[in-house]
Amino acid sequence: MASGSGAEGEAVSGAHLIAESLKAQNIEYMFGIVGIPITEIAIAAQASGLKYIGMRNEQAACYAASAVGYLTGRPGVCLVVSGPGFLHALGGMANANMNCWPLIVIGGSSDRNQETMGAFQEFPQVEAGRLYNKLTVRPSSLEVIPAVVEKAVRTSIYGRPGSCYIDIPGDFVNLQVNKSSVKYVECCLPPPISMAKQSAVSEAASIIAHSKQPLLIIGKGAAYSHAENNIRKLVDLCGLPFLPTPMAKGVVPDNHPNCVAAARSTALQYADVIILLGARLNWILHFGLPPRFRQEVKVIQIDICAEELGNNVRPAASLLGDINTVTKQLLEEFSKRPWKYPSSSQWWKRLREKIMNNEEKSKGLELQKSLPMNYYTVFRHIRELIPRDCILVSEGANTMDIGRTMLPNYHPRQRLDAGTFGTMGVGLGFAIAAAMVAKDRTPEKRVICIEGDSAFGFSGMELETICRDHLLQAQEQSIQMSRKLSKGGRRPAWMNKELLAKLKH
Ligand SMILES: Cc1ncc(C[n+]2csc(CCOP(=O)(O)OP(=O)(O)O)c2C)c(N)n1
Repeated sequence: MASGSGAEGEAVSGAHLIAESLKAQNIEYMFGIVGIPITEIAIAAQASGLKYIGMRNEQAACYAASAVGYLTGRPGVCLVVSGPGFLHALGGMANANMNCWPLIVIGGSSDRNQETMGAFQEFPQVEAGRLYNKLTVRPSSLEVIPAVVEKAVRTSIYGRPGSCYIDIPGDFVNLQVNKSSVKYVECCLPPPISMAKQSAVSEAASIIAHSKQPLLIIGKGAAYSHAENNIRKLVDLCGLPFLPTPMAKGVVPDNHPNCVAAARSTALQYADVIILLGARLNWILHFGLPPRFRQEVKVIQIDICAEELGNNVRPAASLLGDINTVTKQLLEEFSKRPWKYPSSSQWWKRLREKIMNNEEKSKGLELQKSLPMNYYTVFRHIRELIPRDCILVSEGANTMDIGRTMLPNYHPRQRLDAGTFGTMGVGLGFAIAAAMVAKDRTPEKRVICIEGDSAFGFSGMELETICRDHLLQAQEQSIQMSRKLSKGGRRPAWMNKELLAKLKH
């Protein structure tokens, strides 16, 4: 025993302490690849009731764990072995941090008494972890494991969410301590909800009410904070044109009449007041700078992270707080001083014309019958086949960009893509996470993964994980369809003779 040795009472191993601590923090899902020294942690986690999914590469496992964090608000765990396993997970940690998604990575490391001796898979994991995580921590003893796990989970979801790394020396895993010496802690409290200063809310409302060409930009921070109902009310109450960033699609349905996604460039370039709801002025929004934006555009910035306020553009008003709560504050302000942007304005006319022009252009493309099919035609067929209420995972270059415009989202948190970090290879991990979460919470919801071939190649082996964990309902359907076809069954309307011949070939 490490401590408490010789004392009366029940002993507990490091592996069990980690598993119990995760369970105590309401963690449900763990993804990883087992090996020395963390196999016992995966076993203990399953014994404690966590769902463990063995993946084919730690990178995909880490992407999956981070998507669980975004979809549920509770981080998933990625469990990795020392050295190469840890290194493979770095991409997932960086991707989660860039997306501001909560994630916990637990990495086994070499035994403490072998450090610097050239131990098996030895690597300076704590030092390396610091660059990629909000918090990097190694418990100093078994007794503090519950407190360290609580701190990591709390840090991952408080303020701006992100990735946290817990380093577990290999010799901790099977070491035992007396339970009475362990510092057990309760589940961390839910993230505190912060509100913007009332004067900033009034100032913002006044700027909006004086705008001539307003634009609301909805970011995935709004999706994460479940602000959909209040944002929709704000859009309807104030008649604001809105534009979602890629993963914020569906916070307000894409078919809402105020959605100006099809006139994105015009909306960005000519808006005189922009309300930024949980979106960052990074490369995705061209930094908020000319020539993509007006030089004198007034930006009302609403963000949960104080350090984000003023990045690249000096805001006309800064509203620091939880996106859902601040949106509610704005709604209350506008109920006190009603204001609605006139739908007959020149700005709406210009936006609507642009939307019509752009939609006509893509209609022309999607109706083309050339072979091989162009992206637009492919997506038209896909659009006709997929359910309205499904989670869409999308990556690739053209596949993702054209898919974003062609496939509408009607519900929040149902689009997962390469994200802020532009990472190819996230798709299958995200799809596995989404399917696991859907299976438990909304079993009728399908997960559809649309991949460019290059993007697919990064983690294509995870198809085996998908089959092994019985997540591939679609596979069953396509097998049934090909059986029907081979028995002379009716081919679906979208599959013309040329395509069928090609597929058979
Ligand atoms: C991890 C990573 N490596 C490389 C890239 C660079 N990259 C951007 S798009 C792309 C390929 C996209 O091709 P594909 O998935 O086939 O989609 P398509 O263009 O055919 O739609 C690559 C490799 C990246 N974004 N991320």
